[in-house]
Amino acid sequence: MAVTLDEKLEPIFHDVLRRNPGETEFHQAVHEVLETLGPVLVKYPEFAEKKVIQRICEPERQIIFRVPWMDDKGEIQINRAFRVEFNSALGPYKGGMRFHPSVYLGIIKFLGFEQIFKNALTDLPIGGGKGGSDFDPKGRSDAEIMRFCQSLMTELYRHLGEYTDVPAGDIGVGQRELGYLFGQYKRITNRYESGVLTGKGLNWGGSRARKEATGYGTVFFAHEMLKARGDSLEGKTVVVSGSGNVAIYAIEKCQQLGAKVIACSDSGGMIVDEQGLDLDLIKRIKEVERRRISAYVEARPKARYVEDGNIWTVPCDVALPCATQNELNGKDAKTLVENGCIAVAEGANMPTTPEGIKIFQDAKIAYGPGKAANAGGVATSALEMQQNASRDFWTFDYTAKRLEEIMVNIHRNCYETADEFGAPGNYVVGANITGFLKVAQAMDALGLI
Ligand code: NDP
Ligand code: 2IT
Repeated sequence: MAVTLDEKLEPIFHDVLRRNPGETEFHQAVHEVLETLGPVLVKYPEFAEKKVIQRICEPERQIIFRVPWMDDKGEIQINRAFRVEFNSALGPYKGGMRFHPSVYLGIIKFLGFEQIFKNALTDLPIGGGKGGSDFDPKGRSDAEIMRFCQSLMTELYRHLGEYTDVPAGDIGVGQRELGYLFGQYKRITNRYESGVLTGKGLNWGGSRARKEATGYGTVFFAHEMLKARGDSLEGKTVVVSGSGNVAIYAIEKCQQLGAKVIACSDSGGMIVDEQGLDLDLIKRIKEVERRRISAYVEARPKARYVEDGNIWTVPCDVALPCATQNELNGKDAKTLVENGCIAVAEGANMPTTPEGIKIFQDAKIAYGPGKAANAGGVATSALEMQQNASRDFWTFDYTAKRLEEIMVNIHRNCYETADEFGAPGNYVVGANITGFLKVAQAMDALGLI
């Protein structure tokens, strides 16, 4: 880990290591938060006495279960699924479900831990949770995806509820999967309980602008960071990693704000299109045809596809990592800075390694960590819950406006908190402390929980 911890926090981290062996991503996420909490314990010694940090590091509940299902050949498959209900001081557990073969408890716990602070930053009443499975959706038919989702929900439903735990999407889980999950929940419970899942389709309880929210929100955050430095996104050259839900709508908002996005990727490689990416083409390849990003160059011969290419070597003003954790390391950060990059906003969760973060901060470029920069997705999920509770359906413009206000507010709070704690311009400090204080104060008010 790049930074050493305050002497009060070191034993807490040591305990996290001892109690959660092998969960390296979870260790990384906890360390990154603890690095910034030293000054908080000086100002609020009661949180140390009451062991609030130790309590936050221990999930309230963790569920691990078997998901048996039958593939199209009639063969039985067995996956493992998780739901980590991390903290409900501010509201029902809220956070996505991830389907990816790399999923294990350490990944779900890192995501759930991040989600606690992210959700607090939105100022909306949502606690933190996360779930997922080591199921690999790649190459599976619709029927296989459906059977898997139905089997998963047959166990998970008993742990959910609009006042208890409200999942949504994440990597490998979009509207198709959420539909099968919601359908099975409805069937088992005999309740049309819209507020139990978010990211739903628009004709079955979803919110306008939820699909766009994470990507749009990340770009709003980048724009606010640039504005705070007297600059803007207009005319900037941008590189976006990934080409999934978050990446696609980050590209869309960049283009709307007058920036030129020249590269994106998937796990197979990257495309570079110096003329600016053709987003309609990307949407068709990824959202409709569900193909690889390499297909882009078939229709755009002037663009190039680089198999296994490292997207951070493409010179840009602004970089938006929107794929996965630890996709941008110290060497990549150095390359970006050397190539003149001035801002990084994380659409993905924890995409930059600790070494990378240190390089961005030492270079004094604008660096927006995921728990602040990508909070627009879960914030709009909370707006979806509001619409469900009042049986209402807002317009796109109204919902997108609310999202923009929330992102501006998160940026301002992080900026001001960083100043207050003597770290001007440090959004990691700002986000961690703002989120932590909100959760810690609520936990304190609710007694020993
Ligand atoms: P999608 O499944 O829609 O897209 C994921 C994209 O990232 C794909 O292009 C995928 O490529 C790539 N990717 C995933 N895993 C890897 C990997 N191990 N190595 C290289 N590339 C990879 O997911 P989302 O767009 O929803 O999520 C992207 C990130 O944003 C995640 O970190 C997620 O946690 C975060 N996030 C998502 C939110 C949401 O609302 N959806 C909200 C906040 C954060 P390939 O198809 O080849 O696997
Ligand atoms: O990481 C995230 O914030 C998400 N995947 C979205 C969670 C949500 O409940 O909308």
